[in-house]
Parts: sequence; C-alpha cells; structure tokens
Amino acid sequence: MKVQFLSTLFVSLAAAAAVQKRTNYGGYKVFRVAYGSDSSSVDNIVSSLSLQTWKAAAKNTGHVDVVVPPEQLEAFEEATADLETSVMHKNLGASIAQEEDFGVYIAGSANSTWFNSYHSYADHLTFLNDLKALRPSNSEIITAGTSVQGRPITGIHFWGSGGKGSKPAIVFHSTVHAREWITTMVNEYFAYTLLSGYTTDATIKSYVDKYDFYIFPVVNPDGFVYTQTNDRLWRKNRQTVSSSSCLGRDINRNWPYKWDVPGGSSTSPCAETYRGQAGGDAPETKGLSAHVNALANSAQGLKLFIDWHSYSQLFMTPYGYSCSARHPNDAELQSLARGVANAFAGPYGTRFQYGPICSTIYQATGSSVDYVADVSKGKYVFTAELRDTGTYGFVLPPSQIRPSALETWEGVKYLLANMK
Ligand code: 0X9
Ligand code: ZN
Repeated sequence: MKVQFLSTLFVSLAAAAAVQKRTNYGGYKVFRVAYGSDSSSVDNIVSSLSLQTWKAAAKNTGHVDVVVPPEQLEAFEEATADLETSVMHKNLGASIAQEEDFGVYIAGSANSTWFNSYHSYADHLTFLNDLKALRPSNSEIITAGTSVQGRPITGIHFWGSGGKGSKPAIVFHSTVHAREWITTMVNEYFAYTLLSGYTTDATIKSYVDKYDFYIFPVVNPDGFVYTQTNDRLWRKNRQTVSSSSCLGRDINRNWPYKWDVPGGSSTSPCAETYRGQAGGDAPETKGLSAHVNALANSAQGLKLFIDWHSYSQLFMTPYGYSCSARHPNDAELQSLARGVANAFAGPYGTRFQYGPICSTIYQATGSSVDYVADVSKGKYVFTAELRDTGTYGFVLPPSQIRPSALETWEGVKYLLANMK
C-alpha cells in the first residue's frame, strides 16, 4: 500500500515537473506573411523582434510563417501593417493541446486505429514491435546507430518470399526534424500497410517480394522526445556545442557531402539550420549514413531512399546544395516525381509541387538526399514535404493523419510500380 502510494506520488510529481518545464504556447499566434518578390522587409521584422519562423522564405511561396508570443503581438502587428498577413493559429497552445490527445495504446494490438491520433515515443517503439508480430518470420527490429542521448535509432526491416536481405533495399526516413509529427505517422502507415496486406493483397505481396524495406519512423529520437516533454516546436537534435549555450545540430544540414558550400546552412549554433562543427559530426548522421552505405554497397544495392518531412506539399529530387547542378538521372527522377505528385492528388485532390530541392524550395546543404544520391549512390532518391500548405503547418490536426497517409501511400505505390 505504502509503496504504491509513494510510487503514485512520485509519478505525479514527475508529471508535474515535466509539465512545468514545457514551453507554454498559450496565447501565441502563428501568422503567414506575404512578401511579394523581396523578403528583406519581413526578414528584418523577424530578426529585429527575434521571432521564430516555421518556414523561411521559400521560392515556391512568397510568404513566411512566423510564430509570435503574446507580448510581441502589438509590435508585430505594427511592423507588418503594410504587409498582407493571415492567421494560421489564433492560439497555438490550444492547437497543440488538441493534437496531444494521444489516447491509450495497448501493446499487442497493431491495427488501423493507431492512425487516429499522434503518440508518445514509447508507444511508437511498442507499435514497431507489434508490427513485427504481424509477420514475425519475415521482419526484424533494426537500429542505425545511437542518438546523442543514447537512444537507438530504431526501425523495422521486412522482406518477402526470397528471404531476408535478398532484394534491393528501400529506405524511408522520417522525423529527422523533431516537430514534423505527421511524417512519423505516415511512414508507419507504409510499414503497417505492407505488413498487414501481404497475405490478402496480391499487389502488396508482389512489392514485398521484390524489395527489402527498411523503415525508420523517428530518426531523431532525442529531438522527438523533447517535442513531447519540453517544446513542441523543437527541430534539431540535442547535441551541445562547446562554444555556445545554444544546442542542437540540424541533422538535415550535417551530412558530410558539400557540407560547407556557402548559403545552404547556418554556422550559428543558435540557428534552426545549424550545420555542426564538421560534416557528419552528429551521431545520428553517422549512424544513418553508415546504415544507408552498408545497404548501398551490399549485393542488394539501394533502390529507393525517401526522407519524409513536412510541411508544404512538395515532392523533391536532388540537389539541395546547388540550383545549377543536375543529377545524372534527372529526367527520369523528374518524370517519377511528376507521377508521384499526380498519385498524391488521387484520393482527395491534394496538390503537390515537384522538382529539384534548390529551385523548388531553397538552397540546403548537408541534407540527406544529396549525400545518398552522390556518395551512397542510391538509384532513386527523393524528399517530401507532406501536408499542409500552411493552414496548420507543423501542428496538423489528428483528423488529417489518415487522409495524409492514404494519399501519400498512393504516391509510394506509384514508385513501387514504376521504378526500373
Ligand atoms: O529545410 C529543410 O531541411 C527542408 N524543409 S523543412 O521545413 N522540413 O525543414 C527542406 C530541404 C529539403 N531537403 C531534404 N529533405 N533533404
Ligand atoms: Zn523537415
């Protein structure tokens, strides 16, 4: 009795402590600010008020999404009086609260109700184990190195009738940016659909018999946990920097290829796109690149790599580091990307743009796809930005998990059917 009382007390105290140190977004608003052809005036407002942006000025849009704390609302509204603005979240705290109604997951019950809500990191690990149980002799839990804080970067590998490791590899990463929660769910939906449909759907069986799948729903586990315990809007990993009190490397600016080409990342440890002190100096980058390279250099080879992000509804090809460099297989990549974008629109008419990263969104150096395309030499390499285009942004309501997963699966099927 006493032990039970004490442990209950401890759990409540721990929960209270966790709640206390969380960033409270109550009263924060998120605005979309249009800037026409020149982003300098809005860039100035963002930097003079030290505001956080969700999406930097991107080429395809002409607007920036900006997070404004309650105490800066007046100054922000004054500064943007001559610009066209709209409100994405009128109370960000309330939107986050709605999204964080995780529900209860009972171990051993991998079924489609999982996709009704978002989930804790612990439940994601349990769910992966439950996915494995759907085809226990044809799947395994795998790891690709370890995070800064010692969490194994965990995924699931599954295969078909040819046996383990006998077919070309397909690798899907998601949630490298910790706050992009929709990508975890969508990536898990692919694994769930391919595993649960194997015995009932001949087309799915043919895909799983043709490829070995390696699916990593959360490649930045420390960052993801941090979004659930401290700050829903955290993006980077949780690595310290000796020279700074800021921490976190953007893992998607840290891959050691064209890492220091100017203009595509930040050298400031406080920035959201901080690239690190040297290419590949984040343990997550090391673990993930070693895993991808091992597959690419094996007899299987790496057929397809996709790094799933949100938001903006884009399906992109290399390169990020340069807008003039062209991938040797660019024509085929663009043709496939176009087919994927059309397939995404199938179920609900959701429109995705496609094209090379640098000219479609912005220059980005040290990103996963440039490395996997040119160093690992994966055959087909893409990166996506899932829903939406800016109504909810990173804080996408749970009611959109299922439609987002269903439409994205159509694009994945298109690739599986059309890759050579
Ligand atoms: O800035 C990024 O890393 C991506 N946008 S996000 O808002 N998800 O952070 C765009 C760069 C695209 N590159 C890759 N995903 N490789
Ligand atoms: Zn991202």
